[in-house]
Amino acid sequence: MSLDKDTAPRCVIIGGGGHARVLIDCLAAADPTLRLALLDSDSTLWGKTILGVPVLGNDDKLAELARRGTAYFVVGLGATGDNRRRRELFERARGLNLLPFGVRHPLAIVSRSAEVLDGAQLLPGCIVNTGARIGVNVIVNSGAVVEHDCVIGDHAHVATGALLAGAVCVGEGAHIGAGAVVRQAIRVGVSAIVGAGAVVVKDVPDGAVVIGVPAVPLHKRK
Ligand code: JB2
Repeated sequence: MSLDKDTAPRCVIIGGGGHARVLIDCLAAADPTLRLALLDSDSTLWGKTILGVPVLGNDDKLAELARRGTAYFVVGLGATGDNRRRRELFERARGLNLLPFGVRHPLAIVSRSAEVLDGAQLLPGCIVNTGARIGVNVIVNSGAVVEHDCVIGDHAHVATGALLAGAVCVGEGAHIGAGAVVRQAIRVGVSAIVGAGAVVVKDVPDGAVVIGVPAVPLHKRK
């Protein structure tokens, strides 16, 4: 497909799996006129469309898209623990002077006093309450609750239905599993993982993995 300023997508989604499809729905619900394209490392998807959005190739296409007029990107890759690849993709696209596009489903409830940084993804039914700060490239997944004054570090993922009580601090790149509950004022460390359904009542060190009710350490990540 040849691209120029008139045909280049306005925004490119990097990754074309399940998470990307959720993002396409969110983006279309917020602005049906936004022209999108996808990149995926799976060559069997190239030339196809996903929910009507063309898959143009792999990430080597990013530079060409940036040259030909695409202004924005969204990291379409999700994660179930390790957010490093999401961070790498974010930095690669930023390095090409593409701008991170924030995703906010119209049914995300976001306090006007919350601070939402570049490229954050606020999915359907999530709540981000007063004074919260959502870092760059963070995912607040469907139905998750980020209560007042929480701070979510860059590239972290608060998975579906997780519940963070007031003033919880989640470190950069950390993962809060689906349905987990974190008590108020707890600190979850950088790159830590909280397992699905865990109930966290004590601080979680950097890189630790905790599971269960109440949550206990599984092992230290290298
Ligand atoms: O480096 C990459 C890359 N690595 C994998 N660049 C690009 N452009 N694409 C990449 N991919 C592609 O991402 C894979 O080829 C695949 O098509 C897609 C990942 O899809 P999948 O459905 O396996 O996972 P996901 O990341 O979309 O969603 C995960 O995270 C979500 C938050 C899943 O675990 C979901 O269940 C979860 N809700």
